[in-house]
Amino acid sequence: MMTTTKVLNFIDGQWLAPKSNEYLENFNPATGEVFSLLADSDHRDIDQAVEAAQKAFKSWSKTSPEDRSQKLYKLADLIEKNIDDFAKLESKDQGKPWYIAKQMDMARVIKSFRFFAGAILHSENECNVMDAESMNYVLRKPVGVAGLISPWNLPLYLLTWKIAPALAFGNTVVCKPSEFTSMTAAKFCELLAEAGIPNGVVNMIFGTGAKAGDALVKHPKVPLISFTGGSETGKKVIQSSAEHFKKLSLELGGKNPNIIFADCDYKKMLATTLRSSFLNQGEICLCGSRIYVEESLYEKFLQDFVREIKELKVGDPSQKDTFMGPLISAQHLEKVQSMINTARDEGGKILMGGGRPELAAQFSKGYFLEPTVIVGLAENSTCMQREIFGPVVTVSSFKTLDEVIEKANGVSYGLSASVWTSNLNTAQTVAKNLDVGTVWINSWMKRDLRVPFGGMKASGLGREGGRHSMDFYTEMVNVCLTTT
Ligand code: TXE
Repeated sequence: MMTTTKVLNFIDGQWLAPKSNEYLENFNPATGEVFSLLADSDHRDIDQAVEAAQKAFKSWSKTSPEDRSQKLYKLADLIEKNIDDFAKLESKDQGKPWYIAKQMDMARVIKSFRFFAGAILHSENECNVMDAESMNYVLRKPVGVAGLISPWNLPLYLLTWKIAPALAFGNTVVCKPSEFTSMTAAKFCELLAEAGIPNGVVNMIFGTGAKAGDALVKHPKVPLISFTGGSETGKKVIQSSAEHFKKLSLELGGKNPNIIFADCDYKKMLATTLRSSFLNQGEICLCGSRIYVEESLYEKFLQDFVREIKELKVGDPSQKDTFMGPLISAQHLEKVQSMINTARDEGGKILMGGGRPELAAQFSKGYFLEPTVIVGLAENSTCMQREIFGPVVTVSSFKTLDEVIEKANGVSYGLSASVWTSNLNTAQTVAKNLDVGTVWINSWMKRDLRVPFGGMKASGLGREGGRHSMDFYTEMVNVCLTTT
């Protein structure tokens, strides 16, 4: 079992110390205190986990969709039964307010398992009758041992967005969660036996990306990698996996435009823009961090936006009225603050925020930052081009539709966008011309798990969701059958 202070690796149904016998300190971002120790694994632990996953694959890959479906539904029920404990642990580990961990993260964990548990009972395959004597039919086979690597912003939410389809389609998995947020991944492993998931089907290795993550990406017996994280790391994953021609799904960074036309539903836009700017401390790759407002609405929007932001409570993640907790780490806080300083150097004006909020003594060492609004930056400035991944947005105006489309596309990323307008032609024209994987018209982060999710350009490779996950987590074999 997981000990109270040390998080061991979970391999073949056993909790095992890392071969290095070394551990990483894991911090509570709200207090800056160490609250657990994490296995500091390396290639030896990955090798052992892959071996266990290969052994388990022999039987798991032969189970029926009904059997796997029943086990995944059971897993979802067990997580739901323990949702408060999961939410509190996620909040303590990541910093987000616990009720957001419950309503956003854990609700989606449960939903992902139930979605794919259902999907595999209804998935269909192609069959084409060619002529009087021949027909083609497609067989789908699980890929094998899937390597799943996840980031620290939506820890269990994003890890299980990979685990659920991987298991559903008959694969076994070796997972490497972020070393900043591994606690709920460990807690998740404690439910597997009760859910009827056989030993070796799910293996969890903790540690750094450079050691454990890299070893997983390079492992010759791991034919598939699903990775979510920064774009720079995504490049390393592509390079490291090239040797073995691995199937890759990369969900990387974003610098998403939030485009607001004067004819929008103003009240709904303003309420949603507060969330798309600062939810999860702005540490969601889908956040609308570049706000573009039609010129005639610009001044009014700025006034209202700043007034509403002042109502957002930053502080104790255990409190129900807290909207923003701390950032994930001291290093990340420093990175975000340095980008705000760069914005000043590059002629930007910090309209509000940019500093450390005044909080009770117990949070004095926490990684808190005020929600920050920057105006007056040029399109080619650092903060308009590079992902900040914190509670920081830039706001600028535009005159014409063509102008804002060009500005929105003027970055290396292409993940998502929000467009606020009541004009259908405007909405369609903008959506058609944006180089991003997802466009929300008059909403943000509304997620239907059947749709293709992913980015283009520096935001990633591939799509996951619904049948796109089936395409990724299975290999297709076309059989041409001729009756002689
Ligand atoms: O990423 P990192 P972080 C992006 C987000 C931001 C970043 C934040 O925009 O840029 O991810 O997450 C492991 N080989 N998204 O800082 O450092 C590392 O241990 C193998 C986009 O955690 O890339 C961790 O488990 N693995 C996304 C994971 O990779 C390596 C949503 C991510 O770490 C490795 C969420 C290596 N060489 C965040 N180096 C989206 N588009 O949905 C590190 N890792």
